[in-house]
Amino acid sequence: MKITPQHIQDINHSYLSDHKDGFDFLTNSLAARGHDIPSILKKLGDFQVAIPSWALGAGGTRFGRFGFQGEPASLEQKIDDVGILHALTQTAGAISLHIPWDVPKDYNAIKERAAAHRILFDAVNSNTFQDQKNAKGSYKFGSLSNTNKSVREQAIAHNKEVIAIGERLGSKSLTVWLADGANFPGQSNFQTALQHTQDSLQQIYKALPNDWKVFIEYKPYEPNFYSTVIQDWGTSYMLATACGEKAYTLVDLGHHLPNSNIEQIVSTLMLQGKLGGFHFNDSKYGDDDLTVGSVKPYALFLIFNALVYGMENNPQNPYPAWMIDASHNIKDPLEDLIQSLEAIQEAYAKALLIDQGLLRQAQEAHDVTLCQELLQDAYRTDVRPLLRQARLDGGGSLHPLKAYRELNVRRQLIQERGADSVATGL
Ligand code: PSV
Ligand code: MN
Repeated sequence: MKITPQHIQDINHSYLSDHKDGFDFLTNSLAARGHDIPSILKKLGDFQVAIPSWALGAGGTRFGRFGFQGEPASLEQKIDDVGILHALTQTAGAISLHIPWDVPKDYNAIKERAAAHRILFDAVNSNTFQDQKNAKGSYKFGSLSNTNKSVREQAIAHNKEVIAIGERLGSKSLTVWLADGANFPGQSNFQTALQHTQDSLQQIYKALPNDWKVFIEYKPYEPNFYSTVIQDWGTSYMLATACGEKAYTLVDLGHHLPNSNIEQIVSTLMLQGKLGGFHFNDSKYGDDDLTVGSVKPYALFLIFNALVYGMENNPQNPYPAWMIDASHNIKDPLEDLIQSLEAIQEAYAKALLIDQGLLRQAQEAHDVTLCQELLQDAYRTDVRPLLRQARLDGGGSLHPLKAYRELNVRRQLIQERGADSVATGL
C-alpha cells in the first residue's frame, strides 16, 4: 500500500481550520516572547529519524511472541512500511538495515523503491549476537571478544561484509552492538575480553570507507547478566578513541542502569565530539523498548535540552544520526512508531523553546529557582500545533495516527500480505 499526497490532503482538510486556530494562538504568544517561528519549523522539518528494519513487525520476549497481522515479510515490504510512516509524518526519511536479516537481492530495485518513498539508507547494523545458518564458529561465548581467534575473525569478516553491503546502498555508517559478556563471575577475563574487542574493532575500522563512521553501542546487561564487555559510555568512548576519528559512541536510551543521568552523558560526549548516533525508546526498568516518551517524557525533554545545546555549541561534534530502537510487543508497530516520532518531535520542539540566554544568566547568578522555571516553562508549553504545521509544510498529515486509522492502513496491509506474514526482528 502507498499513501498518496491526495489521501493526506483529503484527510487534512477536515482538521485544517481547527489547526489554524491553535497554531495562531500558540505562535502569537511565542512570537511575543521573541521566538523565531519559521526557524523552529525549519528545524522540526529537518529532524529526520531513521526507522530500524527490525521494528516493523511484532517483537517478542523470551516468553513468546504475539504476531501482528500484515507484518512486512520482505525487505521491500519493510521499505514500504517506512514509506507509510514518512508520508504521514514527514520525519521518518531513512531506514536502518540489520544484516543478515535484510540483505537485498536486487540492489537497484531496492534503491529505486526507497527513492520512490524518499527514503535514505541510514546506518547498517551487524549481527554477531546470533549464530547464522552454516556458520563455522559460534557466538555463544562472544564474537569480537571471543577467546577463539577464528570466531573473532569470523565476526570481523561479517562486519566488513556489512560495510560492503551498506556501500552498495549508499549508507554512510556502521553500528556495532555486541552482546558479548559473561553470565557468571569468573567466566571470562575482563581484560582479555576488552583487549580482544579493541583489536577486533580496530580491524573493522581499517575497512571503513573514508566518508563513513562507525558507531559503538554500549549496554550494561542483557543478554549476559553478569557483565557486558562494552558496558557503558566510558568503555565505548575509550574504544572509539582507540579506533580513530571516524569512530563514535552511540547512546541508546534503554541501555542505562535505572536513574542514570543520560543528559549528562550526552553533554560529555558532545563536548568531546564523540556522540555519533542516538537510539530512542523508553523504559521503566532496563532495555524495555517502549514507545518513546511513554514513561519518562520529562527525562526525554532534559536529554533534548542537552542535545540542542550540543548541536548549537559543539561544532566539534558531527550532527548525530537519529534512530528509533524499539520492539513492539502488543501495539501495531506502525502506530507505535508514529507515537514515538511524535514524542521525539515534541521533546525537541520544547527544548528549542528554552531561553538559553536567560538560562545561562540564571545559572551564573546561581538562581536555581529560575533555572527550573525556565526549563519547566518550556516543557509545559503545548507545542503540538508547531509539529502539525511542520508536517503540513512538508506535505504530511496534521494527525498521522488518525489518518493511519482513517485510511485503514493495517487492514489493507493484511489484505495484501496476509494475516500470518512474519517480519524478522527483535
Ligand atoms: C539490543 O539491545 C539492541 O536493541 C541494540 O540496541 C541494537 O541497536 C539493536 O538491538 C539491534 O542490534
Ligand atoms: Mn540500540
